[in-house]
Amino acid sequence: MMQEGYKSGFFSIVGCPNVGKSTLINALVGQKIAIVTDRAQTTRNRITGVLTRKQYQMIFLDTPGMTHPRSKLGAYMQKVAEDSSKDTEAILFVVDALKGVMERDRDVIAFLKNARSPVIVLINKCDAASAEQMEAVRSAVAEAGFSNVLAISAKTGENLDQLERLLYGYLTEGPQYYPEDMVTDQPERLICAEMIREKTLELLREEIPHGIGVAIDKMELRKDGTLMDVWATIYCERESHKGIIIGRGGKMLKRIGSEARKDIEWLLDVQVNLQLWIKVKEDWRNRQQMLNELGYRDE
Ligand SMILES: Nc1nc2c(ncn2[C@@H]2O[C@H](COP(=O)(O)OP(=O)(O)OP(=O)(O)O)[C@@H](O)[C@H]2O)c(=O)[nH]1
Ligand SMILES: [Mg+2]
Repeated sequence: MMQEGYKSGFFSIVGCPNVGKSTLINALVGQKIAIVTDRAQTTRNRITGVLTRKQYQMIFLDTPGMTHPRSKLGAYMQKVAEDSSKDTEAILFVVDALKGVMERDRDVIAFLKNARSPVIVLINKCDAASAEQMEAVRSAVAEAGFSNVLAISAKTGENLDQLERLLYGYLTEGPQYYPEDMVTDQPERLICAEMIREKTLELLREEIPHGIGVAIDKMELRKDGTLMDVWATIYCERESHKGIIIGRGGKMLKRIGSEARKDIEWLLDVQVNLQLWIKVKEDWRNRQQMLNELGYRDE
């Protein structure tokens, strides 16, 4: 839809793992479209978030945290982050105020130096940082050569209105790309799978490493429209992990299922009957076919 004087534009959100990129995209669009955990490398795919106002539309691309890839999945994640930063109005580079500019940020900074879009540095988690920490991160950011800097809290919303005003300056006359009631282009299936992955990561914390993937095998609304059946499989890498995910007497799996079900019901606005299976697929993170099946596809 083209409308006289309407403005729009794309912004990618990049940075190291765990700095709060997904929390930020959720806050900007006002809904939970990306899963958030306190573990590094939670996001695996590009996630689009749409903020629509009467006179403009901003489209945000959440990306996986940038690190040194150690598997095919890791390499895929790195590529997603880099590709998402092409041809955007500006790149939002998120740094963690509590951790400061870290050694691992150096690679991201090197990447940004070669990017064509302007970079805005967002110092996140300012709600939890001390004055000294803020001071330290500010001078490190300046030292790295960035001058366009804003301190925010994705969690409390501090300075997000200011961020929106700042970003407005980067928009150009253009179409409203997405309908006004659309906050993401993520298919429901994928969001459901992500909700299950989030609960598994959350509830199992240290017990299992990152090697889980979730696939939705089938989603079906019953004829009378009152109940949605969802069949999903959690893939893990070891027999021992399978045992942990199931838990004593099936308790853990039950908990994962009931917490994920609540989120999915809220998302789909219908009652859900969730059936979870677990399968062991050794080294799935290095198998291309498996990655494709789980939605990690090269476009
Ligand atoms: N105190 C505070 N915590 C935050 C803020 N933003 C995010 N967090 C927390 O930081 C952790 C990581 O947040 P995510 O949004 O998952 O981080 P991410 O950058 O998307 O991480 P990856 O997807 O792994 O790259 C979570 O525990 C969040 O609750 C903030 O503004 N303040
Ligand atoms: Mg994330």
